[in-house]
Amino acid sequence: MTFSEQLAHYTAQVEDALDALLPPATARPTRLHEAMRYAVLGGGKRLRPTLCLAAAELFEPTKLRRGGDDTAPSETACAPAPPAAAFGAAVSIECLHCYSLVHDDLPCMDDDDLRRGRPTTHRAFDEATALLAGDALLTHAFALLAEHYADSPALAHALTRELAHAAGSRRLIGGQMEDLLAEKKQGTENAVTAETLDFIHLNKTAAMIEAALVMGGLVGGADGPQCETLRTVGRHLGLGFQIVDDILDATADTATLGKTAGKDARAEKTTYVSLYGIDAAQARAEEETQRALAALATLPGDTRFLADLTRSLTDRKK
Ligand code: GRG
Repeated sequence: MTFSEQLAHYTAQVEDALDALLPPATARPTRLHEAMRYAVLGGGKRLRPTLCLAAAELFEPTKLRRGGDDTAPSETACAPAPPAAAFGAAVSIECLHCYSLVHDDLPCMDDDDLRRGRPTTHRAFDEATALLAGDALLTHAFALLAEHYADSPALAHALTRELAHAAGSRRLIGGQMEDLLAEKKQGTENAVTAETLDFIHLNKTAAMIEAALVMGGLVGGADGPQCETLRTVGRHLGLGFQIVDDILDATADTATLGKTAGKDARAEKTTYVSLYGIDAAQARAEEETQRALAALATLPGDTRFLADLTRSLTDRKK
């Protein structure tokens, strides 16, 4: 299987799991459940759940995954086969990510009309419904962990703690808060420093990417030091991902991105591009990618898919 085929295989499995593990649109109140499903299904790169599944696969013994037959024909041996247990964590983290996108797009935040090539949830429904759908996705993320891992309380606890910390006031929401506080400070005496910019994105973006990898590791049975290595991979991958996001916002068009391009400059936001320029930002993204790859190489199992995915994020077009 090529890298693209493997990626498509992971993405298809994530789509199926999301569809199965979200509340049905027919559940009352249907408008809320329709909005939750709208916000999650039908778009998105599924980066975080894919990282979670691939990380779990690094540690899960091959035998357990393939029904005890280690000498299975090569056709199945090459196909990504994440442990079934990892899907609860993978869907949970995507629900949380989608809630953050729905709220980030609201008029009181970024006030955006387009997400994943479609009207944002508050445009497709209305502001109050979008707010509630985001709230419900956040809650659903934790309900999924409680239900999916009910037979493994220690694992349920570790996953809940990991996700709650990544999504909490010191990380995802804290990063968003500092991002809001930093708006329109370019060229003023309170201009955002490189340290603040790193703080914002280590928390707003890298935290959830770290959590995706660590949660996968936890499900797969990674030990403490291995989880910390996964966190290091996520930290560098996440920063590199955000730097490329800033570059794409400045260089790509809205149709390609599926979200409004050029917003950072219009909002006078300090970004890696405004602070360093395109070439230096690209070099920093490459540096973060190399750091992620170096940490990844120290992990057990077949790390090739995760390494290819890490490299592909630096070269991505959307
Ligand atoms: C609680 C009111 C309230 C708001 C919270 C937490 C939050 C708002 C916003 C988080 C900010 C945010 C959207 C961070 C994510 C950064 C980022 C690069 C998102 C895009 O991720 P991709 O490119 O998106 O993986 P897809 O659509 O592919 O999943």
